[in-house]
Amino acid sequence: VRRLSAEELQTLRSIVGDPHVLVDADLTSGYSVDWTGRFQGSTQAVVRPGSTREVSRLVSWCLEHDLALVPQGGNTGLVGGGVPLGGELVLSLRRLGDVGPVDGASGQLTAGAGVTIAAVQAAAAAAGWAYGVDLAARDSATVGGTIATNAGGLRVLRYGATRAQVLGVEAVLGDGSVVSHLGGLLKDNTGYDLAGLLCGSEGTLGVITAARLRLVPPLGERVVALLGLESVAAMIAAVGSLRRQLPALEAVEVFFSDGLDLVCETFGLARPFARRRGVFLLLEAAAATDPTDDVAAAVGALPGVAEVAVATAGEPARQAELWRYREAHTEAINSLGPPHKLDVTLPAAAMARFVELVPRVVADAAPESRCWLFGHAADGNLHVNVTGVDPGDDSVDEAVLELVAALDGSISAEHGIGTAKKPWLGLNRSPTEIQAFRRLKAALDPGGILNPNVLLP
Ligand code: FAD
Ligand code: 2HG
Ligand code: ZN
Repeated sequence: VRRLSAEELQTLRSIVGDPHVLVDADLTSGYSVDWTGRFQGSTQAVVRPGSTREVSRLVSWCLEHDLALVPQGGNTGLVGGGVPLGGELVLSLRRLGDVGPVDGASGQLTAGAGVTIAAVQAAAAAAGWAYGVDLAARDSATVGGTIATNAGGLRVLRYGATRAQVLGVEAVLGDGSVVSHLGGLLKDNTGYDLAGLLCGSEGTLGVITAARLRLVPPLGERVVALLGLESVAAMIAAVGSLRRQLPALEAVEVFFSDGLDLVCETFGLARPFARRRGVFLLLEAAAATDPTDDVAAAVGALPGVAEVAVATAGEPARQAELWRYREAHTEAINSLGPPHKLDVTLPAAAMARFVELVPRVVADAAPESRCWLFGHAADGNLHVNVTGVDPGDDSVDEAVLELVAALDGSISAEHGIGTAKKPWLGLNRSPTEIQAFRRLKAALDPGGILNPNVLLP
């Protein structure tokens, strides 16, 4: 990595202002390690632009000086894609924090890349709307980061992932040029969908500076239910049945008894049920009118349900308690040390086989480890977390991802490829696809300066 001269640092300061170029290790360290602690890098400078124009000037300058940069939002990414593992400069977009007014006629708003998902949700709610994306990292994850990773989260079943909410973006490409398409027209077939292309591009094709987001009608009446099921087969059958019989269904999440035990022990929570074994489904239904009766009928029709806990629309605190059993998994697992995270999708037909095989595959690859499973059941998306493995030892990652590919699944459901899964992109993508990816990268980032160590093997 080339050292920045004092003159070059001065140029960066002249572009963004003195306080927004961080060079001291105690200031840059938080930007250099990922949320899990597994991926630790280092950087000579964190640069914090305050406008699209400043981003453009920075990218042009980096291209001229052959310096690579890593765009970073809330730094909640889970695949080591937003931290400077190759000594890159960090371009933190958090200062791009403007939220525009909600257009009540179209149900849309424009937000800067650094706006958090919680802030988008709050702005939407204040205007009588809602945002279709929700995830446990909502208070830190940003509009730019969620677009760059095409984040999924807890409501994909109903509203789709982030790509389905994005009507247009403004971004700075690798040559410093600004592309901006924020008009928000619902029907707009005028050529290539650059916004769609930037969704899931993980900072490799452009730096997103703002986005036009689609909002959804708020559904005020919510019911949350936690089901204890006898078997994985009963769980899979329940997901299909609930989707068919409960149009108000908004989330169907899965976890297992060992994960529930860990969450209860870590956070001192009361156990939801006396019985301790089994598979758990957390479901939420939302509608304009109280869906409690519909939930009761749909759940009552399911075979293999051993226990049920319900929190109705009038019990928001109890609803939050039930959600906590699922949402707190990530934090509880991190308290055991940096995990290996394998976020995967399985075809419904292969899910039971995967749940049966994956603990064995993990135990064979890393006998001292522990394997935790949870995820978004309605999306076929399981989060395989493995603790007790050295951060640099990839053998367990390889074994799990090969199993996923053998069962025709995806090695990344929603977190992206990042650096964590880069060696295995070829399990899901053909050489011609990867070649097409490289051509796109070369076209939009001709100097190869945007997140060069991410996504492409
Ligand atoms: P960062 O972590 O800062 O960056 C992520 C990637 O995007 C990097 O490659 C980075 O270079 C790139 N990037 C960031 N900003 C920009 C930009 N403006 N322009 C171009 N590229 C950019 N993810 C899910 O999908 N579903 C979940 O349910 C979910 N739950 C989570 C729960 C917890 C507790 C945590 C810690 C994480 C969770 N995540 C989840 C992962 C993470 O929150 C998402 O990947 C999120 O989209 C990252 O947003 P961020 O702003 O933190 O991005
Ligand atoms: C979730 O669904 C997130 O909670 C994080 O995607 C998953 O911690 C994980 O592996
Ligand atoms: Zn998830």
